[in-house]
Amino acid sequence: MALLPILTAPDPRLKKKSLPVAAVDADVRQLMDDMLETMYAAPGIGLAAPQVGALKRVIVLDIDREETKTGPLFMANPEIVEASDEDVIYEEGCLSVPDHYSDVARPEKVRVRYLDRDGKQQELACEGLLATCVQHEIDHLDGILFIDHISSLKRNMILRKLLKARKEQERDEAEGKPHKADAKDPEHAL
Ligand code: GNR
Ligand code: NI
Repeated sequence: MALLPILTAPDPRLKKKSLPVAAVDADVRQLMDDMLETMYAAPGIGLAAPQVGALKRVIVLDIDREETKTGPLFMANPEIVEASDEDVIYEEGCLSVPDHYSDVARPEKVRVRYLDRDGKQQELACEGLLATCVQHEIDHLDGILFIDHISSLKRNMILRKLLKARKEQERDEAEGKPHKADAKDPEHAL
């Protein structure tokens, strides 16, 4: 197991379309396990392979809420095979868009088909936060971030702030200073 560095926007790798895996082999299982460990450490409730620089159609999730307790979910080549007409709005965040949150509307319920950690085809009916999260993760596999679902005005403001925060961090690191972003904000922990 290993912790992998998480890419943050704007990074060209987050805008690329990921490729399906041919099979869930030992390498893919290793990636899944490392991603789960990285997701728990972040902490987050989902993670997509391109966020750790692997342009493969692999996601992991673990939702632990009153309404939904999934346990760890590993999905290769996930596909939405059915979506409700009804949308629901959730305030989303993303480990690749640190410290920014926006309301996003998505189908309230989806049915997802995927290969599990054993390479077996599965289908899962998702609702609530799980439905939102699985759609957020599949978006990552197509180079789409939650900020691509909001106004360009708001998106560009967030991207500018992220770039500025990264430059400040790089400057502080070069000068050997601790950076303020290293202090976690518990109010907005994902
Ligand atoms: O940890 C995460 N929380 C979250 C909250 C609302 C909607 C989507 C998410 S996914 C996010 C982790 C992440 O960036 N996954 O790609
Ligand atoms: Ni994300």
